[in-house]
Amino acid sequence: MMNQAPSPFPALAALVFFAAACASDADEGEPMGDVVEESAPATVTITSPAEGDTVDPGPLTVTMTVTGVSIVPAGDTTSGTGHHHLYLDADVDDVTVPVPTVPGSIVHMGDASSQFTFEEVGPGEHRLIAIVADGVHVPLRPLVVDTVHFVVTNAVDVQIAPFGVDSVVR
Ligand SMILES: [Cu+2]
Repeated sequence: MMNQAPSPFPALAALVFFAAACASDADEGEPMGDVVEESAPATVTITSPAEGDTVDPGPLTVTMTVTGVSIVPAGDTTSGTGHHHLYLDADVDDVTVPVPTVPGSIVHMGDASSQFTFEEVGPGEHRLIAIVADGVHVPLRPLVVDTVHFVVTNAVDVQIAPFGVDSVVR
């Protein structure tokens, strides 16, 4: 297998190491009985578009589902909850800080919705990353993330004039 896909999380390896170090520090000062975290990791899945999909030009509606986490409006900092974020052709640079907002590229679904429509996605190959972040927009740990790749067809390709039409020029 070729390792051809660039990782959207260049700092993840270092981050995991850092988190592990922190966890061991925390364990020294806390009784084991106080741990109330769910054992099953939360997940998010981009259900549309699907991995490898080819879609027509125009608005693109993205839908997601989750397990192990409740989707609530932004601002709610209850443990085990969060809201959706989408990165369209953008890298997740730093998962230790709030998700930025970049219109048309990095969006927050702070209304607790599970779908979002990009008004215009141009022809070509695209990458979409979904990540669930907490009430103050910092990605949950462990990361709750999914990635799909899809292709938008070129509108010009499907508008080739039928034979003979080109000759009708005024
Ligand atoms: Cu957010």
